Amino acid sequence: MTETPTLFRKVLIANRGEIAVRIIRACRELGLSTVAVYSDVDRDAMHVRYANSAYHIGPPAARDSYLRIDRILDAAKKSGADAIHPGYGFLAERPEFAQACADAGIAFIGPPASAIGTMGDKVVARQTVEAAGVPVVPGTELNLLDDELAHAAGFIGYPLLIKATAGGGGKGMRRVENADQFEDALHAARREAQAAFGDGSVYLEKLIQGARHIEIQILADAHGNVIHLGERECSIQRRHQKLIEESPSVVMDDDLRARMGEVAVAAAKAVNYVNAGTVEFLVDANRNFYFLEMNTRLQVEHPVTELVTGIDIVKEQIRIARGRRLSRTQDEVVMKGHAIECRINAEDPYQNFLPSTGKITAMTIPAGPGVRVDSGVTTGDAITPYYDPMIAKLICWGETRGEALLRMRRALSEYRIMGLKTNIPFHQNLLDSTRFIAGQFDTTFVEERFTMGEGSEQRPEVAAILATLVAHEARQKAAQVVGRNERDISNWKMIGRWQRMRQV
Ligand code: MV4
Repeated sequence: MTETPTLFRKVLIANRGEIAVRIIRACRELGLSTVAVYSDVDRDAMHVRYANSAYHIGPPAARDSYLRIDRILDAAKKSGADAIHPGYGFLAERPEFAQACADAGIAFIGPPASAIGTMGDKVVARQTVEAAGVPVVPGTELNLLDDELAHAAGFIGYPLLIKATAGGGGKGMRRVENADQFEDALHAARREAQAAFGDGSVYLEKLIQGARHIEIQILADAHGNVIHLGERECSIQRRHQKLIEESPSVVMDDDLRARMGEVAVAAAKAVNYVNAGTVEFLVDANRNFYFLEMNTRLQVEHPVTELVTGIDIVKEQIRIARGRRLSRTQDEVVMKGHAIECRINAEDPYQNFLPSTGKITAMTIPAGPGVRVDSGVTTGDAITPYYDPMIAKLICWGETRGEALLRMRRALSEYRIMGLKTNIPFHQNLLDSTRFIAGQFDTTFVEERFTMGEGSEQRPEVAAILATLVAHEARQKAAQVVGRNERDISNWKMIGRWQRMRQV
């Protein structure tokens, strides 16, 4: 890559919904013209209206529109776009798309095809990062035959996981409790992997139990500079769909962040990574951490990192794709405060998260201090079964976790979405759960320990505990001894309860 930056004038966004809108916003701030693409059902969608121009690419089914490399490149050529941003999902992690853009002389605002390919094969990814000193879960390295895998299983020990080499994000994973189950599980896993990915290759890993899912955001420029932007805690998920993300994680301290950050940077360097990426880790109860996989794309939850670092990740991606250097060194990345994101989905949490489709007939969107809403729909728009059910991302920032949580409760109570069922009541319940407030959760929390309770707005004691926490954190910061009055004493009692609770 030359030192002279490429000039972009026009960017095509090969995506839809909130992320297309998010990317168009960054382009607008940079003075770049934008091109949207749309399927039949998205003709009037917000991303189409918000872009400077738009091209129709086919019928509603993604495989006939948003997944059609030929039609998207056609639109790019017709529109005269200099660059394509893939967003997340759809074509974002398809090396052949990144390559096709490069071959057409259009800049791909994402990593090189080679890095996507290496990280897409989970066994190759494991081997590559392990060679660079990244800790991985004990497991198998090569594509082994059935009897070799059975032999390896004995060494790894039980319980273990069979994972699909072509998988990722939890797809094609199978837990095995003991040697008796191994053979059947292996055959089933291979069949599933073959059906899902057209590749029946699998590998084994020891099962890490009770771990948290923590990921590190990295940025890499084309000149070999790689930095990390700290972590996101993503353990609040259900069936591998994240529901809440936050930064920083309550289990993180400066030392662990520095060590995990360094390892994430090493993982990126091992594949000559360029652009924004995320390295996923499992962190166990003893704060041992293990590489899981690397996501070679902009992620849904990137805003929590933006709010705590003040770095606009999408603008940084565009800058990197132009061949410019990172705008900051590692020392210039400073995390401030706390951010939480709730994914607002068209799903009924009282009906086992049953998808809810239909038209948004009326809507009030929260706003005010510390509140950001990233959405790709407005009143009158429909949530269809064709694409993912996310209506919006509600992201709140506070000086402390307590303040961020209080703002999130306030913002959720302002949110009104009519015409559809949403998971807002789930978020309200979760934000009132003592374990969530105390930060005592792992990736099994929602599925195994959480149940929907009563409506949350009638629970003033939760707000009181949070308010006390905020006051307590502020007091610690001030490092001052203040005289205790009546009210403070009751607050201190609350903190005592809180601190005992944290030790559970
Ligand atoms: C694991 C694991 C425990 N032990 N690997 C699921 C998504 C994919 N990225 C890897 N996943 C897991 N791999 C070992 N060796 C537990 C999970 C896991 C998980 C990871 C992250 C977020 C949510 C999860 C939910 C269930 C299982």
